[in-house]
Amino acid sequence: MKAPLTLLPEVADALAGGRAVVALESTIITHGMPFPQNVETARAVEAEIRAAGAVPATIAVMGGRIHVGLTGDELDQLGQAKDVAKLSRADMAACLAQGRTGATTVAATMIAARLAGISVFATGGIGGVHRGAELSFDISADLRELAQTPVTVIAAGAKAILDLPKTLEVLETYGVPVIAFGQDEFPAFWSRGSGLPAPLRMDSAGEIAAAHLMRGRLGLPGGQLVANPIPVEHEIAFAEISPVIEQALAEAADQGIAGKAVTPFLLDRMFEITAGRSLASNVELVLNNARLGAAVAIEIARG
Ligand code: PSU
Ligand code: MN
Repeated sequence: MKAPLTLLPEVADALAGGRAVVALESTIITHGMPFPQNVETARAVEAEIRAAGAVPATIAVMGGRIHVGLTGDELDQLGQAKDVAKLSRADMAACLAQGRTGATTVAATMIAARLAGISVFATGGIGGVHRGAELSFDISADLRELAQTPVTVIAAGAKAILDLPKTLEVLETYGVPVIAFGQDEFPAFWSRGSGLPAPLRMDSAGEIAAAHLMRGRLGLPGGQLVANPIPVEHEIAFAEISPVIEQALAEAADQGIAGKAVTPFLLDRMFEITAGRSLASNVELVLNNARLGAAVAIEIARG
């Protein structure tokens, strides 16, 4: 039996015609941003991809099926739903089998994109190695997914709520190409710089597409991580965001937050502490990633 995929007609047509499609995750909607900004952002990101000449496909699990492309109503429902599961590789099949609703993380969105035949996925930030992982062993399943599923993921780097040097080390161990776009430094989500050199640098969508296609020709499993710096006018300086990160981390430790709850807890606290400033930047960097994702998908479709 085949995977339970429901493609939006617009997405199915584009894929059948070999046209550019960009996958989008849904955990950023349910666990990454508050309502109503989450739904507004999801719509704006889809519009940005269309304006750039590609077709958006927001992915979520509903009613026992993986939906690839959501209708306006589905997006609204998901954005306001309570108790939506946060799905990664470990629990996507169980959620589907039980007919429950689930939002896909980077890892689960990559799995769904591959099943649908989509090569490019744009998001905000990926999960990574958490600070203190040498004791907690908290390393996001996103990293192993990047190692095994052939999708190019466009993100704004990773948040400094994570241990960025360890995250880069694990990605190297797993054989994941980490490509900074247009600069030498690995970007840190709200900040263009992290102080860490990126392993690879590319300056055009065409180069990223060519590298993606070359991995396919070599038969290498796994995807690419493209780290696209936030536009300078929307950046929050590292020195400014650092104390906010430290505060959120300290609260998480005090409250004994663990497992899947860690990332959503930290994101939520940071939005609250910065009174929306972090959210405004977050929206802009996702839009920026959507634009680059569309450009890369168009280049890959050209072959
Ligand atoms: N980082 C962000 N924003 C997010 C996430 C991570 O800056 O919304 C979400 C993504 O869906 C990512 C997931 O795949 O959190 C990682 O969760 P965990 O750390 O539990 O693996
Ligand atoms: Mn984790």
